[in-house]
Amino acid sequence: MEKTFSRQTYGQRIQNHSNPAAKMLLEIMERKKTNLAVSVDVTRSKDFIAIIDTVGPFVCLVKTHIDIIEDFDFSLIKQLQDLSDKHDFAIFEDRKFADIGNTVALQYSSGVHKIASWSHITNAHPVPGPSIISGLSSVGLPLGRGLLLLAEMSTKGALAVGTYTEEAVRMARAHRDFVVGFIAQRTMKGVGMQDNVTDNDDFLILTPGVGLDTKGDAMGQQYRTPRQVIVDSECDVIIVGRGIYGKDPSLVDEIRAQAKRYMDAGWEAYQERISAPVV
Ligand code: 5IU
Repeated sequence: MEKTFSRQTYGQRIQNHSNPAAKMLLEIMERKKTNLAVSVDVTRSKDFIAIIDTVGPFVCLVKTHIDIIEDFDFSLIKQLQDLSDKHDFAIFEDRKFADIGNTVALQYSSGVHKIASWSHITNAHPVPGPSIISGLSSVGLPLGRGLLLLAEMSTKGALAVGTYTEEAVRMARAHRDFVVGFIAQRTMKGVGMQDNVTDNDDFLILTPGVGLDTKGDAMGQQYRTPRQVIVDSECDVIIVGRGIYGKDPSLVDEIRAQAKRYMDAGWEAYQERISAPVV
C-alpha cells in the first residue's frame, strides 16, 4: 500500500515538491531534525535579532511580523539573512495578504519592507479568490518563493471553516507551482476532493496555536500540544511564539531551553507518526 504523505519522512517528501521554497524547507527539516518554527513577535530590532540568534540552531523556520518592528531599518533584513545563513533556517513573513491581485503584488514587492526580496515563504487569505494567488505569484514565482494559504485559524470562533476551507484547498490545488501548503489546524488531505479520487497533492501544513504549558491567552488564542498537532492532526510544522520567548526577551538561557524543549517534542511526535503501523 502506498504510504500517505504524512507517513513519509520529510526527506522523502522533497521529491513531491517542485517549488524551491518548499524543497528548501523540507531539506532543512531533514538536515537539522527539527519541525519547529519560532514566531518572533517583538517590537524592537535588538530583541528580534537576539531571539533569532538564540533559537536559530533549533528551528527550520523563523516567522516574522516585520511591520511590528518600531525601529525598522532595511539593514535589519541583512542581519536576518545573515542569521538564516549562519543557522540554516528559512524565513516566513506572516503578512496575511488579503487584497486584490494588483495591490498585493505591490505590497509584496514594494513599500518599506520589500517582502518578496527576502522572505522565502509568505501567506495570504483566500477571501479575494484566485486572483490573490496570481497577483502574488507574478512577483514571487520568478524569485523562487512559496505561498501558504490560510485555510483555518487557531482562534476561537474563526470563520475559516467548512466550505471556506474547502474552497481554499481547491484554489491551492489549481496553483501548485506557487502554493506550497496551508496555515491550518489539521491535514488537508482529501479536503475539497470528490469521493474515490486519489489525492496526489502533498501540501505542507504549518500550524500556529501550539503551547505546552497553557491552553490559550486572553485574546482568543487556543493552544494544542506538539503531539496533538503532529500526530493526531497530521500537521508538519509547529509554530511557537510566546511559549518560547515568553514575556521577557532578554532571558537567553530560558529561551534556548524552551526552543530545545519544543524542538524535541515536535520531533518525537514526528517519529511516532512516521513509525506508526499502517492500518
Ligand atoms: N497565528 C496564530 N493563529 C493563526 C494564524 C496565525 O496564532 O491561526 I493564521 C500567528 C499569530 C502569532 C503566532 O504570530 O502565530 C502565534 O504566536 P503565540 O504562539 O505567541 O500565540
